[in-house]
Amino acid sequence: MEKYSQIEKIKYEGAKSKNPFAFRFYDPDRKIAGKTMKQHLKFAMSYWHTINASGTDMFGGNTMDKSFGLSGMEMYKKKADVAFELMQKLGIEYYCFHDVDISPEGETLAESVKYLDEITDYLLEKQKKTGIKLLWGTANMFGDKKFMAGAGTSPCADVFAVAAGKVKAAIDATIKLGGTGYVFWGGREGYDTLLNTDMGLELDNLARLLTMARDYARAKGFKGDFYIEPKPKEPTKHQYDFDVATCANFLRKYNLLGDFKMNIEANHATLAGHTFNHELRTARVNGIFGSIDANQGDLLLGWDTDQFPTNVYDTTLCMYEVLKEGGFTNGGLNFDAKTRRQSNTYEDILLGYIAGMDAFALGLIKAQELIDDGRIDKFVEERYATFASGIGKKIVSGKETLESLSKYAMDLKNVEADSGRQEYLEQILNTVLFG
Ligand code: XUL
Ligand code: CO
Repeated sequence: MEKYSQIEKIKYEGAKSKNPFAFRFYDPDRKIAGKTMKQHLKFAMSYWHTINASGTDMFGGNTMDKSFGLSGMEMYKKKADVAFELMQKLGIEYYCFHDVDISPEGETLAESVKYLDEITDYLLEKQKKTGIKLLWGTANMFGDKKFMAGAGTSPCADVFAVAAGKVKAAIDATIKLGGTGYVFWGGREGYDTLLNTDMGLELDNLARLLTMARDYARAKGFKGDFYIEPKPKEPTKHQYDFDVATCANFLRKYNLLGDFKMNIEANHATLAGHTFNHELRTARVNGIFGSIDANQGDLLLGWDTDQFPTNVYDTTLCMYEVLKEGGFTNGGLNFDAKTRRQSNTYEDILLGYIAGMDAFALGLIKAQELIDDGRIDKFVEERYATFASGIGKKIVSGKETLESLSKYAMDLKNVEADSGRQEYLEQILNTVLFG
């Protein structure tokens, strides 16, 4: 297999290609339903996994050294060079980061802000040279010891204040780099036992932090979206942003709808006991679909494995939701994914991205085929046809009452819904995928 340094830009070679460093399905300029694949998919690189994660697990240390023998700002600049080189090799046009992924964490907030200012100058130059853009930024408010009991939900007001300062700095960095999104993943915003937790105050405080962030960023002219990234557990036993429905309720209660949408991660969906497409659909029907953290978990493991997505059923059903939504606006597909501990070379990172990008490209192609095939959409339309005329239409238009419906239903006989035909529909899906 070729070595990383010998590999130039990854090209599309078609499904028959045996070249490991080529795309089989991702053909960036191919048009699907009027837009190029590149425009549909808006792939992004996750800085934390790609540039920093080093293969450690609970039982062992690094299997991959990503320090380049350097330290401090010098190392972070080298990391930025590698990040942009990787994105260029892959033809990825966006990236996402946490503050501490791109520059060192200082002993004080002031020191961290200074580093962040310096590295964002450097990144901005690179963006200008390459045309690569920032999809979203965020602040890491879960790694440092001070955040052990949460950031916005910490029982300590000084921790809350430092968190607010970090959010301000990360928003400044996001705006400076032209990012179109700002993410809040709950981190340690949750609890392990109610015996030590004031849940009401913690939720109110979390909403206070999000509201301050919204107000600050809007005052600075930020036009992008804020996202909450739902996750049910890990690191805390019970995360406050459990799933999309929980987050929708939170946003509604605290008047944050409109500014905040969802960044939906596949592996978080399955941890919550949902399918990926359930979470996407729930966001859509609540008008809060925003962006996607593309990855997959392992059904036999109960934690967030953050694997590169290769399951084409999932990518197809995901892209079906994205197409039905009319595509991304400020969001995109961020590969919140890392290679396995044993896949510990830069070639593996390229192979991981190629596999993920191809799986989503194929998902996009198949999702459009599913829509063009039309049988599933038609089936769903017909299944609810009784609400398009007669009494159903009157129910939908709000003209009926309990009394009027009681009168209508009084003498009805043999009332039943038609078959749901699940097996028939699953067979259609298989035919579109493999036929
Ligand atoms: C954690 C996770 C994060 C967020 C950003 O499970 O997904 O990487 O995407 O903080
Ligand atoms: Co994520």
